[in-house]
Amino acid sequence: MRRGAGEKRAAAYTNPTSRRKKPIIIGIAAAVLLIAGIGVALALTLGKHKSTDAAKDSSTSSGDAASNPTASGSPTGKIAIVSGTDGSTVTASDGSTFQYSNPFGGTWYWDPTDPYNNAARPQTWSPALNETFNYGVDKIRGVNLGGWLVTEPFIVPALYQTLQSRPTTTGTIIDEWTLVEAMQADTANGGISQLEDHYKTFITEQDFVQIAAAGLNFVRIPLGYWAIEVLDGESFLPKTSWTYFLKAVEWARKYGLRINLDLHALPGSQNGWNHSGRLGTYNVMYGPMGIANAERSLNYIRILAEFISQPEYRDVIAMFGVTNEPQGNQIGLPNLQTYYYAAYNAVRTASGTGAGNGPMVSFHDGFIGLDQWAGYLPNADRASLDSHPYLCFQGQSTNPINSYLTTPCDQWGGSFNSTMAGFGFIVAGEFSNAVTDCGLYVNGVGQGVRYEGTYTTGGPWPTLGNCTTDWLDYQNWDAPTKKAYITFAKASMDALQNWFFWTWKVGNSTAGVVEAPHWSYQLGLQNDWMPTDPRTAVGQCNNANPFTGTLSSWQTGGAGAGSIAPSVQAEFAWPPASISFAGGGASPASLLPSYTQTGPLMTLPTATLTAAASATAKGGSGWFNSADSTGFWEPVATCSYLDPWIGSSVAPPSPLCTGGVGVGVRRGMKQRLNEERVVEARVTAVPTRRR
Ligand SMILES: *[C@@H]1O[C@H](CO)[C@@H](O)[C@H](O)[C@H]1NC(C)=O
Ligand SMILES: *[C@@H]1O[C@H](CO)[C@@H](O)[C@H](O)[C@H]1NC(C)=O
Ligand SMILES: *[C@@H]1O[C@H](CO)[C@@H](O)[C@H](O)[C@H]1NC(C)=O
Ligand SMILES: *[C@@H]1O[C@H](CO)[C@@H](O)[C@H](O)[C@H]1NC(C)=O
Ligand SMILES: CC(=O)N[C@H]1CO[C@H](CO)[C@@H](O)[C@@H]1O
Repeated sequence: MRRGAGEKRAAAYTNPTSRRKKPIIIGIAAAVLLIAGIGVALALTLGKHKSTDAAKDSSTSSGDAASNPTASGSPTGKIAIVSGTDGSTVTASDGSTFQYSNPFGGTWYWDPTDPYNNAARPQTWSPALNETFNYGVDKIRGVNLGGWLVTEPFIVPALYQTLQSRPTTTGTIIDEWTLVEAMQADTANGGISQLEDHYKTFITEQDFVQIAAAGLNFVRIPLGYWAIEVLDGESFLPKTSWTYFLKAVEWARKYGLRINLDLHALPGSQNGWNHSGRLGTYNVMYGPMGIANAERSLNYIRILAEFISQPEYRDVIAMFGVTNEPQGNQIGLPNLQTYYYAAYNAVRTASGTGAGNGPMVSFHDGFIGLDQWAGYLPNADRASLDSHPYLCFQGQSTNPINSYLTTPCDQWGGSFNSTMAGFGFIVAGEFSNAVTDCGLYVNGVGQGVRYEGTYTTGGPWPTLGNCTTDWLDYQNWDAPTKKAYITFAKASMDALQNWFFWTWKVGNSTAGVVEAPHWSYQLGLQNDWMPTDPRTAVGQCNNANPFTGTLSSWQTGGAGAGSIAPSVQAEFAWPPASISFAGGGASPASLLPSYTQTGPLMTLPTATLTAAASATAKGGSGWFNSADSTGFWEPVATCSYLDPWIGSSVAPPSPLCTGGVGVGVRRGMKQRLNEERVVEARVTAVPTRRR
């Protein structure tokens, strides 16, 4: 039992692929536990009987064996409390205990001997994880866990400010790429381990408890491709964020929250923005490496889809946003749709034959009008559209928040509603309470602020006022202002119908203040400017006739799902004939570097199970569909490739391919960030070895 608890603790923050190191860590952790004589974790693993009686009774008997019938026969007289409701005592995954607080009848469920049990529900009115979520009928009310596994300067400003101030830092830290460079140089303070420290502390189990208690039922979790692997020269921490994503899955499962996995950052960047990992150019479906980077991205989409389609995971990770915010207008709608169709196929092949398996696929609109998506992929098996309506990045105004109370209804309600009929299911994957671009680093580091007339691009941007005094001084907002924000938030929620607020939490700046308050749901709850029960948003827009949930059967995985017409398949066949370059030109795909599907398959590791659990639960191989056996995209040995981040104005290699040995992007890799991890990624099981 002790060993089990020790393994569990060691697993919590150990890279699952660092096999050589693990036994030592487990040994140390077990020794620490033995010495400390911790009994709390022990109580968790004692009962093999994860009985439903325990579940029923635990809300009143939090841990008291005597009052629980399932305690009889237990050798120590203690029983494992595996479930509870408001007021019950929960043992957290770090071994500490706390009181579960949920005013909406939510039920937590966590049995270490049955770690894939999906009985938890976040509120009485949201389906438990082992029940069907009826898209279009059950509302998605969610938050993003922004700034966690993909950092952003405005969400975690202190992280950026602190590293910036270190003597080893050269240049300005503007994105995760430069943050990682600065951390690696900052060996005096732990080097790159500072990033893992952020993963450990910024979002914890308590956030999942609070999110359920806020009446929310989904979390959207941004993840960068570096959760899977990093190639030579790419300044990201490989694989570590995957470990924390698995923690998120455990906690979401425990508190009944569903996950929308959001692939937020692609190799080469799909939008060139700081939040794609690297600020600068975009190189996915655009520029000389546009096809190759898309193909590499399809590997990552596939590996994630194979993982989350496993029965252990599919009920928790219910949605998969395959690419966040691609530059649709530059890529062009037909080519974006071609790329999405390839991504859709990768996901649906991974989730197996027959309709209704695996995640709902989510396509970001690429900033192209929602009406233009009407009729895309009829008879797809559960495809949804993702749109991110923001008011704050356009023309600015000094008008106070109480002048915006119906703006979301007026601007978004109609288009979201009509998209439900014209395309199908649509979700707002992001929105916020901001009506101006005020807030530290909201536009990125050193970009200035439109509202203050200092924004460095576009314009002209007249100086309208002082952000600090006009908008950011939340500590001094009066009651009518707070009420106006609640009303504004409710109007957004009602207009959007299914939504994820961006974001759950904004960290302090080094001044000890949240300097972008309009972006934090949690801060709004703590300071009374967000609705404590999001159901109260229903009707805020006085939409007399909202969409009432008659999505076509194929959109929910029912009749017709998955039978996409041959003509549609041909229209979006991979690869596209040509893609765009900087300056508006197009280049035939045949003249651009591309990959070939002969690469070894990769899998992602599953969470390390406790000894108690591994006796009863398998955990999956990481690869759901053994019939999905086509090779991964990889370089052709005789062809040349450019740096994935090269930018769009560079000519493709010439000659593109020769009879001799070319320079594949994987060749000569130094694995500068973590040699062991990158190497291990290449030698994992092939799907035929799945149990
Ligand atoms: C969900 O899990 C709980 C506990 O295992 C079980 O009692 C319940 O019947 C399950 N519900 C469904 C729909 O399977
Ligand atoms: C805005 O007001 C604050 C508080 O009075 C002040 O510290 C800050 O310098 C002002 N900012 C600008 C750009 O004037
Ligand atoms: C942010 O700073 C405030 C006040 O300085 C402090 O109370 C709070 O705990 C800090 N929050 C975090 C997450 O560190
Ligand atoms: C919303 O869409 C439905 C059809 O799906 C339509 O009947 C209704 O009038 C629309 N409501 C608004 C406010 O646009
Ligand atoms: C220049 C740039 O990429 N700025 C973006 C940085 O990220 C914030 C959000 O974190 C965006 O609002 C900026 O547009």
